[in-house]
Amino acid sequence: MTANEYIKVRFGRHMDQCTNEEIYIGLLEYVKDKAKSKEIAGGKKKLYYISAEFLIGKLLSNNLINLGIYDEVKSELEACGKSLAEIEEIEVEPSLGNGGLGRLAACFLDSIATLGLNGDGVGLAYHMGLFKQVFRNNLQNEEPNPWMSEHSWMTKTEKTYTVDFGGFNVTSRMYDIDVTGYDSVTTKLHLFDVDTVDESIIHDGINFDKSQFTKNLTLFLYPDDSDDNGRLLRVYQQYFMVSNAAQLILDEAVEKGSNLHDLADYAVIQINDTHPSMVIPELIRLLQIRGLTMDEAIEVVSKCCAYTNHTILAEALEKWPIHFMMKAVPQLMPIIRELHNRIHIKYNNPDVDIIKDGLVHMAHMDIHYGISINGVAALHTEILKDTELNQFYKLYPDKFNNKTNGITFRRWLLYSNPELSKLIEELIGPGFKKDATELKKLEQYMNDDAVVQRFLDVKNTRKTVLKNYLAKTQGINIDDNSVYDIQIKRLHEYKRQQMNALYVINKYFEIKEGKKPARPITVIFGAKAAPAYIIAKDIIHLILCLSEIIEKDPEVSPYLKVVMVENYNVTLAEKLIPACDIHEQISLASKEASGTSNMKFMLNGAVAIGTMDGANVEMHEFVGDDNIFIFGEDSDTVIKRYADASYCSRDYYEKDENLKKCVDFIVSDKMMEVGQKENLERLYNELLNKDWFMTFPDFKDYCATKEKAYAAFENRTEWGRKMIKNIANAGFFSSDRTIEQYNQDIWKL
Ligand code: 26V
Repeated sequence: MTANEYIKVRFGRHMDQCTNEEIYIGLLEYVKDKAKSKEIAGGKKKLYYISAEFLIGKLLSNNLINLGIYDEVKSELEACGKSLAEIEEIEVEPSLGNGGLGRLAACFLDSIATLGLNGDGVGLAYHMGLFKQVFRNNLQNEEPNPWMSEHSWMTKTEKTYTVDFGGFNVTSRMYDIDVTGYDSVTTKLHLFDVDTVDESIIHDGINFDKSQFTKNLTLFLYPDDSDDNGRLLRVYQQYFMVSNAAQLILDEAVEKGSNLHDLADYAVIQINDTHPSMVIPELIRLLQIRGLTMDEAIEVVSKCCAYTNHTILAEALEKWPIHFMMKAVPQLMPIIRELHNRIHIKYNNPDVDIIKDGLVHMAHMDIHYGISINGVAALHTEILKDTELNQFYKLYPDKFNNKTNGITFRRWLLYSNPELSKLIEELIGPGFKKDATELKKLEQYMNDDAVVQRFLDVKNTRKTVLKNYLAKTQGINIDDNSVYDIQIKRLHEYKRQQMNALYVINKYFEIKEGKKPARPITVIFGAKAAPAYIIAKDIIHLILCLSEIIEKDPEVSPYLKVVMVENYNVTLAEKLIPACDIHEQISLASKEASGTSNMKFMLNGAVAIGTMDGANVEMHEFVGDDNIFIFGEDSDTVIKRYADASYCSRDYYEKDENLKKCVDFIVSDKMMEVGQKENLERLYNELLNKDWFMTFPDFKDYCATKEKAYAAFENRTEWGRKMIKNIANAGFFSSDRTIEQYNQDIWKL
């Protein structure tokens, strides 16, 4: 049945007689039906990828592509005078993630299904997902971001479980989303929810009563954890997630014939960051209930679990107070104590203890009682081994391994940049769609100027698409003849959006002084700040104020424009990335575990300005000095500087007149005219007195490197060669490669 016929049956009318909403609903159901008829991945052993976040993005086009019916449906729509793009606008993006970690989980699911592996995702069906970002008076405001509706990709299942908390219990329900592999089998994303969640307790933006657990359990993704109630709710959420996962895992294993002693033959669990770590004691608890001794249960579980670390930032490594655990999940504490005691006796080394100073160190539990611990880029894994987790590395050198992150090329090339896909296919055939390393063949065209020009033409097309999209959706007008310089990622000081903002100030002064750039520059930011992260919100304020000042200044605005897109999300990323000329990967070396937008940009022929951090290091290895703009201090230097506590930002400020001028501008009269004194002064003082992520030492090199990049951009043909070099070498960063490695080294499905 074609989509048109399906819709005719569903609505009793031909597609061209239906509203866009009806067509969307019709296509959604059509695709869900198609997915159901696909083969479901099978096998004795199954992977459970447990994650607090799955930032899946819109699914309609993605599923059409993966099911091989994209072109067909697109033409059917066009025959009725409709475009797929306008139908897609009806779909609401589920924002079930903060950033890279959640998007990675979504890319991994796509690759697991595409490779035909028997693996499902397990997570939570947050009603609101991450907040919706709204700018008012140059400040970020947060609003609820509902996405669930009657017609959704989620299918209600009959599976329900009881989850016990201290003093009460809840009944969960499992909802499933089909994960359609590209020209392959389907797998599932299982999202758990409770029927008692009450959206009416939300008031004044995204505030709600954090103590009513039955009403708020799955209401929001990561509620504000600046206070104890918020943090406690996180423990409730995490336990709810893993107790459901553990019950599902045991049920499915038993169904397939496991006697539970052999659970490791039936299940392998990937713990995505420490959010699902309680699955270890929970499985041990449930196995004991089902008749295993404590010794047996520990042995069994220790063969099933693997942990991925996604950050070296100490403040992001979860440690839960014992009194939280006693309140929320008292049944787990005796088990965690037992796990701790065994380690304490065995190693007699407080550095590797699980319980310390009244806190449960989740990562420590994962490492002792798991089969594997991996970092997400080569440098990151080395830092874990050498410094952050060195004590553990000494105990278990064989457990440590690297799995450099990857991205799904289906979404980030085939779907988001059809013009580029088409050009690539014309040049090297369709093989790259299944085997990303085939992109390497593009290198043969680097010296063919006519082909180089075609890559430049595709980029220009995408720049115009973005220009039109921003004009239509955000009322922002940009010049598509300008160079697009883009930084999109969560707002965090270590990612150093503030350094990019200081560069903008520097450029503003240069233009004022008559030094005009060769071509207008459009600096685009997209970032949400955690609602309780004050300085991050101040940085957004700074960027929005700069944008206003520059816009209103006729001397500067023809040459420089600063854009902060509102409510940055996957949908926007899909428009921004194909259009980008230069992407900013400027984290303080050693702090960005991997980064994944860097890979998406590279694949779309943008050139990076970056530090030797995360996966940038590997990108640099692939493309060489001429095709990426590397600057700044390296991770060894930075790590040493932290170790000897020698950094004093004020020293740099006093010694570098240009830096001083840029920093001082933050609290200038001009800024005060459009901004808030309190926010701007706080940010200024933070930079002068702390600058914990060391923007000042890298500032000079950063400015010089940006000038180099902008100058290089003017040699259009040479720039086109850089683009091709980047695209041709992006194959390694396919999540298909990453998942193959996980499977080979850890999951062994
Ligand atoms: C979380 C928090 C929360 C508390 C305040 C400070 C802070 C800083 C960082 C984080 C990040 C937590 C884990 C995470 O999202 N890591 C990201 O994972 C991506 C996928 O592996 C990776 O590409 C990013 O580099 C890494 O930051």
